[in-house]
Amino acid sequence: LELETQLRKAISRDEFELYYQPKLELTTGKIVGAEALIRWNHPEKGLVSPGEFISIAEESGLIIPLGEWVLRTACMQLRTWQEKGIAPFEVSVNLSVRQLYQPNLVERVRMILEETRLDPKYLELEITESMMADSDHCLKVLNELKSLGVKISLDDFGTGFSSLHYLKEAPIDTLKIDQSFVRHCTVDGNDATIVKTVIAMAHQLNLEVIAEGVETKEQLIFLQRQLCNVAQGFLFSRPLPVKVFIEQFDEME
Ligand code: G
Ligand code: G
Ligand code: MN
Ligand code: NA
Repeated sequence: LELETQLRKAISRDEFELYYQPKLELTTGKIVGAEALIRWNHPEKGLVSPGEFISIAEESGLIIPLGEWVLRTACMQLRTWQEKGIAPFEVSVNLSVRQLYQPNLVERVRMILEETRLDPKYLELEITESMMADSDHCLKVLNELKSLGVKISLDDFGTGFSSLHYLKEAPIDTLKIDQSFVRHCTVDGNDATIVKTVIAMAHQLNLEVIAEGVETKEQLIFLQRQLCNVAQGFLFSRPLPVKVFIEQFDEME
């Protein structure tokens, strides 16, 4: 069966699952957020990573219902955690460029927040630089999303082709330094300079900075010295299924 057909069926059969990866504040070690990352429990192939199906979902337009499922599921999950009295933290959801062109995206996000009764300040939408290529349209949508009260973060920072101009114009709260820069920041002078400079720039612009892909203690120490705010990566935890995430919550905090 063609992957697109399989994806279509998977949506109706509810074969998707969200994994959550914690984000830790570097001064306190506390969990301040979790990134929701989609997985497909394929009946034959087992767990399929988004790298294998997101682009097909985008091309076929299936990313619209799938993206809505992700948003609703993440908001519902966070509400459940909040109701259980688990310390409040943010949940972040990755948006595809296609979703910014969905005519009713802002309305759908507003409705999902209303349905799930989630305070919008706990929802963060992760967008990538390349999404701002058509600046006028994207800026308008981002401003409308922002006015709902949600946070916007710029994912994979440094790998896209957009200009620093958008950092000035777009309603961005957080910069996520791409893991490709973090990976060698303790062994490669250029990467070290890039990471330091991005952190300093973000702070000057009053943005919060998250380092992605933190895998070693040395990287963590480097980032702490640079006053990076938040970090995410295998050093702390891989993305985890809900049940495991909650089980590990106490020890991670
Ligand atoms: O979780 P993993 O590292 O396998 O994710 C691979 C890629 O898929 C990452 O770029 C991530 O941003 C993207 N991705 C994961 N979940 C979602 C999702 O729910 N929506 C979109 N649009 N992309 C996602
Ligand atoms: O594009 P985006 O930044 O959303 O991608 C997030 C992806 O990065 C997820 O698929 C997640 O599995 C992966 N990831 C998260 N932490 C680490 C890490 O420490 N090392 C590596 N190699 N990948 C990571
Ligand atoms: Mn992301
Ligand atoms: Na990224």
